[in-house]
Amino acid sequence: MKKQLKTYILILIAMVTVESGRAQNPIITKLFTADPAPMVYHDTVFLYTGHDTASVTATNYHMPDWHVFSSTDMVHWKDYGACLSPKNFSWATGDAYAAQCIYRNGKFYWYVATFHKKDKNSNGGAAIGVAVSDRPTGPFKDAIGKALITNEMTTDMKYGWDDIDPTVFIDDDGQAYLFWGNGSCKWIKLKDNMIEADGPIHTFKPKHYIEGPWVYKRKGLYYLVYAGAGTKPEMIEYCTAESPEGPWTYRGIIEGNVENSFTTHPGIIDYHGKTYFFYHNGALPTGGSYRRSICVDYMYYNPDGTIKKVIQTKKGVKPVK
Ligand code: FUB
Repeated sequence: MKKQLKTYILILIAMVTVESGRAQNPIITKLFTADPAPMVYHDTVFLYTGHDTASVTATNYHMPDWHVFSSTDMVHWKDYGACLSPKNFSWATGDAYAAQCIYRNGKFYWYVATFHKKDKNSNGGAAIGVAVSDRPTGPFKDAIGKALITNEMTTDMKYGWDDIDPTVFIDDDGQAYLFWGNGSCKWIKLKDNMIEADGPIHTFKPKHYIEGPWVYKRKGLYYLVYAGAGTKPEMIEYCTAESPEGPWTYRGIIEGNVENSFTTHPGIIDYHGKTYFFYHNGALPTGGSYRRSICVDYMYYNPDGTIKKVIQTKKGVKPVK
């Protein structure tokens, strides 16, 4: 009996130790971060984020730059600081909205949403640019010298901030696609150089679509995950398709409303045999819709490829062994 009790206590201690080694949500607590874009490169997870610096009483975003973090265990995150800002784009002005960095042919391409100065190329409004670097943490520089997408290139939404939230997906045959948009989802094929459109802009409206697309492929099926208006405020919903060019079939809600933030935003990776779902909420002390924080929880698939609803936790994910 005594031996059994000892074993039980040891198991309990081990469980508590593992539990306290977990990531804890939000995962970044030294600053307010939003719009997570994780990328796995050489067995390290790089996390590209926006940065909320609005005051507690602000009623809009103040986002001066984009930050990079990395981890090899999904619990401890190394901070590389602000690695890119709208100031790095001569044509840009204003906030650093959602962005995503991907690797191709020895270079890292960081697609960003920001705002265009009034000049000969645009009358202003949201725009998408690309920065490039030889390393995942920079230094990054403007890859084109002008915006890849300006507000004037899409006209289906009659406001100036619909060209935001770029996500890039490279298919197995090497064809790269850029998806983006608020109000409607837009996409183009990219040339191999990753900085030029290869064909026209296509526009469509997935069910409940608001913004923040994230596109990937798993077991031959394409997934389009996005912030949607299942109920207000935002939820994360998704579609699947047999081709990245659609047609897309609505599949449901992945993540319900988040704590204390009107928006949330998806970023999904597989790492060491598990699927991780990154998102943001407003859960840090003094946080809110303009002072958000990035979290990560596990994501699971059903045998038919549909996605189970993500359970948002405070304790976060376990360390990767
Ligand atoms: O962070 C600014 C904007 O809020 C993003 O571009 C949207 O996806 C939403 O998260």
